[in-house]
Amino acid sequence: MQTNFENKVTETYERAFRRGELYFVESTIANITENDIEFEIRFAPSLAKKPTAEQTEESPLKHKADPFAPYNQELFVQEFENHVILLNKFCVVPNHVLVVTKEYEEQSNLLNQEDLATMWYCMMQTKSQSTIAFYNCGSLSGSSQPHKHMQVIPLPSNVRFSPPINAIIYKYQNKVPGEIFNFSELPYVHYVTLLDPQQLSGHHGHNYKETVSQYLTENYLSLVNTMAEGFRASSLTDPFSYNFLMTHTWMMIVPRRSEKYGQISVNSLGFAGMLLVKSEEELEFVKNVGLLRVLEGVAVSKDKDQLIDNIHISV
Ligand code: B4P
Repeated sequence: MQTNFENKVTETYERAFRRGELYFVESTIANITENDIEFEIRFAPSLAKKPTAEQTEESPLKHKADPFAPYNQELFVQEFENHVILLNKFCVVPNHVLVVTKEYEEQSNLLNQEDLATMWYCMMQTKSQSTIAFYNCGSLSGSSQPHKHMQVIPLPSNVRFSPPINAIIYKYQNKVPGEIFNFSELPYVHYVTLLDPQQLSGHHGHNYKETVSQYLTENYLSLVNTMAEGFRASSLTDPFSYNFLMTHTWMMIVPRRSEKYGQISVNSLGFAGMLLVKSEEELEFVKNVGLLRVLEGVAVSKDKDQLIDNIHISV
């Protein structure tokens, strides 16, 4: 049975779609296996025609309009404390929501406790499907809008869906929640931590929201701090660009060195194992070059000597 939140998301989605205020972008899926991990490549050719932030009707020249302030009322789902929850106007997967700060904040800011609380709220209130939440932080992270926004996307159940993390995490079940580690199967620098189900269970009475959001924030900040300590100041731009991903059971952070590899722009979902391509050429490029090579190309290779000596990366 759907929650009130899910009903609201679905109703808003259907109405906005009918009225032409929201675009569902058709896509097909190709699977590709590398290092025994099955990845999903989404091929969405019509997205290539989507206007960029610089070319919207309201703002044909260089001055960027902020699509989240004011936001389109047709895409509004609900308020949650310091945020508004909106539907993504250009969705590849239906019911993809954005968590947007009410007051303007930069997309390069750290997530705070309220941000994580609202992301978690959206995930917890989506009971009929699994979800993944993410934050494209900074100018090289694949984000296109500078107004702080997090995203929560349902994972489709009608396709054989196997993001690499879910496919390999069972090998790491002996890790203690809170411990920071990385997957030897992936060639780029990343930091992962398992979440403690006890801390996230509803056994904290009326303080549940506060306790859980504090717990999420501690884990997020420890990933960020470990990442920051892991690099010489000169090796990445300051402020850092990175992708942050969160499911019900783990969190991951991936520092970024560039937005694109060739023509392929990668956002957080690329690191969940869901890479988006917008043309046949891009699809062929990824198949020829290798998907892990594309991800490594926009992240930081474990092979590069950009890591300070005392950080142990098991490759
Ligand atoms: P950003 O953080 O700035 O960037 P993004 O998710 O990479 O989206 P981008 O806009 O660059 O989209 P792309 O063509 O690569 O997020 C901005 C968000 O605001 C986006 O979700 C955007 O669609 C949305 N938005 C823009 N104008 C809006 C408005 N007026 N009102 C409400 N929302 C607005 O990719 C298109 C979409 O596909 C993105 O949502 C992306 O997250 C998603 N996607 C990427 N890979 C995918 C995959 N493998 N499977 C399913 N979906 C995928």
